[in-house]
Amino acid sequence: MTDPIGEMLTTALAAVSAATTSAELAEVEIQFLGRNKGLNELKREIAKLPKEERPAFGARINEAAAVVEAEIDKRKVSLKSFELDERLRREAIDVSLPGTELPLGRLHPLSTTVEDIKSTLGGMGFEFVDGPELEDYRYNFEVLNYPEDHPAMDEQNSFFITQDRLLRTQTTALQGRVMGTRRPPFRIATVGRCYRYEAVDATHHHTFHQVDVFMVDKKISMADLKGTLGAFARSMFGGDTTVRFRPDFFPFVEPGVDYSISWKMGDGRIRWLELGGAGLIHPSILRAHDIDTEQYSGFAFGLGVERIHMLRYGVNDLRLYLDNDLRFLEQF
Ligand code: FA5
Repeated sequence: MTDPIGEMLTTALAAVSAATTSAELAEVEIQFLGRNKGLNELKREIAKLPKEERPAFGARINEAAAVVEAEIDKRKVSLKSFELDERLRREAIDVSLPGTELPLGRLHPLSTTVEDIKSTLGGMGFEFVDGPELEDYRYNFEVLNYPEDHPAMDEQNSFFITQDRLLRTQTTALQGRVMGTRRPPFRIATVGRCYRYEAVDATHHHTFHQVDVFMVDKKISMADLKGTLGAFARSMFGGDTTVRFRPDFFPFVEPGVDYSISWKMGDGRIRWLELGGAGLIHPSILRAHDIDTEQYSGFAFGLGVERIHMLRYGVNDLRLYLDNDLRFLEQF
């Protein structure tokens, strides 16, 4: 005689222990204990049985269902804890593995050069003042003694924004701003971007940086200029650097010079490398700012920041500073 309840119980218990995930177990539960499914489906057979056998048959189905349910509950607990273990294992962090290295930025070579310039000149008592990059024609040229249409202005072809505003061509433009608001004595330095409408090559760019230094006090002479420039050059380029002056013209200085520093070559010979312009501030500029030239005089010098870095590190192309090529930048 067949025993459908016993058979189904055996199949159900085998399916419960064969389920390896909670999802599989949930399916087994539906298959054997669901409405009109499995053991419940067997209940339909009751009606076909002789009356006296019906209660016992029904009771056995209920017992079998209780056994299956109890097994499912047990299996649920063990699968849950197994799955949790699995998940913890999968998601565990191995702290002994080397970490992922984050790329670390660094200061641009021009920024480190500017820092050196600031600490050197700051240490010599110069106060740093910022001027605007978008400058008035007045401060960039007029106040600095450039007569209108003066040929000297051709050397500094400019990016004009309006008739009387331009991207500054030289940080010297700060002089008029300072002299318009301060009384001597003062020692001022400024550093920043300058722009010239210029054909770009290895030594010229349309965008570059300058540092300008000027002081006004009693009895300032070319000797003060040379002493200050020498100290600055020795700090930036090494202790045995000397400075050489040669006459040059800038409308805002009298006398005006260009200056070079001594540079020892690999074979021991000395070369002179040109750095920038300098001179004593033109008395007419001081007078224009109501500074008494019987009492006061001043010096000024300016130079390119790129030029300083190029000399110190033997860089032969100024365009590299604006290219943002890491192969270049990572060398410093
Ligand atoms: C001037 O700009 C004067 N203002 C310097 C000065 C200041 C003279 C105070 C007297 C008193 P110059 O045009 O020579 O001078 O420029 C000075 C330096 O700026 C140059 O030696 C160079 O290092 C840098 N420079 C000028 N033009 C460019 C450019 N197009 N690209 C890169 N660097 C430049």
